[in-house]
Amino acid sequence: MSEEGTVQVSLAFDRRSPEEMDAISREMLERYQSRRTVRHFSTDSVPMDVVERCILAAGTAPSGAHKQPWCFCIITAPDVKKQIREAAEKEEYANYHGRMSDRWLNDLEPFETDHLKPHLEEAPVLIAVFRQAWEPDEVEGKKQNYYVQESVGIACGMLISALHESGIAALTHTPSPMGFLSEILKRPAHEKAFLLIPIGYPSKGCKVPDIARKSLDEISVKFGSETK
Ligand code: IYR
Repeated sequence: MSEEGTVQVSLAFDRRSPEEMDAISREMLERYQSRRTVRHFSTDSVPMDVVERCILAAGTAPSGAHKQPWCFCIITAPDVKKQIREAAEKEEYANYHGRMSDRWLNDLEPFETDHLKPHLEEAPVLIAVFRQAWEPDEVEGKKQNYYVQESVGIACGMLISALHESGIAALTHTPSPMGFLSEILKRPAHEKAFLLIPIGYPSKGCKVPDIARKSLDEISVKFGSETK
């Protein structure tokens, strides 16, 4: 038994048959390939219990020393969404009108983004993800967490996948800087904003840029002789 009192338990893991693995991974890939980042949302609400389950799924992410250094703020209140939109648009105006390089602006052209962020009010739910670099501790003051960026990044990836699997579209939005989120949402000092994720159904006739994903050869390198 460790100091914290945890014990080791047997892992529940059933090997699937090769046929099952083949079929499941094909279906999984097809579902993942159909995911697109959405910037135009319907104002229709989405079932909150589904959203909460997706957040629980994100919370299954691995994290440094299992510290689970994340907090997901679920925002549906129109006045809070409005405050977030106004603050984000102020920062983004400065980004698009001077803080971003010409090359960056050029790279963003296919996505037709600008400083205006109506989706921050139109999407029925905003999930503001905070990372916890440390935990307050009565004795030590600050207890450092580990690999916080990696842990929260993985959790966000799992959240986006869980939402997609559940039929909810998402936008990974990184207004920069994001300090305004801490102020508006009154987050404690040990939390820093990591990502803002508007979620919901795509608007009717929602368009997305015509982009392709890199092939396996482009995103992987093999070190081994297996051909299959
Ligand atoms: N944060 C800005 C700009 C932006 C940057 C990147 I990199 C993107 O992939 C998309 C947008 C915005 O949200 O408009």
